[in-house]
Amino acid sequence: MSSLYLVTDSAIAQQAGHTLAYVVDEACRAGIRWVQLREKSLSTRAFLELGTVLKRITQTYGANLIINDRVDIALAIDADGVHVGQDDMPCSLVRSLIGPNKIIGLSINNLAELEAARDVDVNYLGIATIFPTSTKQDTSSLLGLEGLQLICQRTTLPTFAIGGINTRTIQEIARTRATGSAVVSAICGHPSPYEATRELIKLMDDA
Ligand code: TZP
Ligand code: MG
Repeated sequence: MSSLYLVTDSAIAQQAGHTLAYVVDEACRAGIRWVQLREKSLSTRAFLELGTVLKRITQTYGANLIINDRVDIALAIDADGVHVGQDDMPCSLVRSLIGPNKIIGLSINNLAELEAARDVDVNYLGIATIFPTSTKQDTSSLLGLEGLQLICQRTTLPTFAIGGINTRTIQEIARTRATGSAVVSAICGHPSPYEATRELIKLMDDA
């Protein structure tokens, strides 16, 4: 399974002239098997409707659909899992709500957060933020490759690096111990999400 992870941003997709459904369909067609629906300003109804559309698309390709923050929406559309950050619902509570067979991802920004997550029942870690990015404003730390490597060395969980990863930087990530890379603008903001995904996967595989 490809370890490239697409995190959505409908504003970035829209600026590139795409709907999110198009971006996700094209990315899945090109080989993406991890998609996170991350929307910070949608109404609950719009989030639910978008989630329903993306669930249908990802299911067609056998890709995992993970919902950012919203456990209720993940449950409502029977998504594959939930991704939470440090200020979101605690993972133990997410687990009790979504059950043992769903995927939980947790964002980790530094070693202290990794230590705090030691005994937490999660399936993978998102490691942020690796490189500067304009996609997310409130990034608390900049880990760089060394910070990423330190965190990956101290966990046996699958790890997805995020932040500033694109065709210029993905090979550096692929040479660390991280399981994979998560990207927003490199796919959502590209004129061809299909070509962008193909290129990123090829670069990863060649690294
Ligand atoms: N979390 C940390 S950085 C980031 C998120 C969601 C955004 C990464 O966006 P991009 O465009 O891939 O740099
Ligand atoms: Mg969150």
